[in-house]
Amino acid sequence: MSKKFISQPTRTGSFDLQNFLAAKTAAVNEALDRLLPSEKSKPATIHRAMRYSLFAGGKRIRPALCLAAAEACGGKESAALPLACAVECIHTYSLIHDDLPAMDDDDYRRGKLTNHKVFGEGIAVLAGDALLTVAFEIAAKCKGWPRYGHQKLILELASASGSLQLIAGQVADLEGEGKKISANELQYIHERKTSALLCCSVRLGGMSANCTAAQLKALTDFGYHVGLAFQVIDDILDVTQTSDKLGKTAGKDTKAQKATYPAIVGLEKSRKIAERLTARAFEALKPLGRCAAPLRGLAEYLLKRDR
Ligand code: GRG
Repeated sequence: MSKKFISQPTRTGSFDLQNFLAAKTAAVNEALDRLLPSEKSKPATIHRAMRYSLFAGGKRIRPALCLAAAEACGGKESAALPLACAVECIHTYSLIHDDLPAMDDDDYRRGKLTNHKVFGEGIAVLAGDALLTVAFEIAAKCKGWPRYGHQKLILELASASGSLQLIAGQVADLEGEGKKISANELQYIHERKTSALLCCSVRLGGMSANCTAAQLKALTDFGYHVGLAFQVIDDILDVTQTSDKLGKTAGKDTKAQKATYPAIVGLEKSRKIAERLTARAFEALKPLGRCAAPLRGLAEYLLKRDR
């Protein structure tokens, strides 16, 4: 994992987040490599394009949250890994499509040229489609648990990525460009565009540990608030960091006249909002006890991150 990932070691009690993230990123990369068709599989172009974006150096936050949630419920990493990979595939698809000229029209992502800049728009659309599809294939092939059979797992992925959540958020984002929108409408966008998939990641981690209904409720509450905090911080970073640091074009939100927390309430209040949301996420973890240390560490890191 790149040293850039965390500029300062984050510690929650005796928990070492830097080591946790390095280990989980390595496990996820190895599993993704195993679960996806090789670059040589015919047609090679599409598999090269899928792998190009998947292995471009993303922070692997969603898989890390999934694995940490499994640990919080006493589960095994090996059981949660396929679901962690499925979520990362959906996330990467959404970034490839988000960068297309018809959407945000971006040239850089994860510090590299965007998928369509390298492979052309047609292949980039298909690479996104194929990553979305393979996520469901991976979930369908995983083992399933007594409380959470395949139907529940697949429904979880479908509802988080469908037209009422991830895509709804993107539609509202597109339609809100250049318009004055309220803080409530902005929250609607953040809940769907960002929080839904982060929440799905932790819920799937819990499911892979065959968690109880009470544990799933705690994870859902945590994921919702961490997801909202994540997007507020993302908006703050867009105006405070350089493109080089972010690995994508900074200042895009302002340029596209997008509604963001910094634009609506200013930077200082936005930071306070992110802190308040993170505190709510910590609160949600109480019923999970000490095993939730990795989730706590991740929430703290997400609040303090600089990229
Ligand atoms: C269906 C045509 C079509 C498009 C779907 C749903 C969608 C497009 C786009 C939403 C993608 C988006 C930009 C969501 C916002 C969430 C966000 C801040 C993503 C960046 O996440 P990081 O920082 O990225 O975890 P890395 O690269 O580190 O994985």
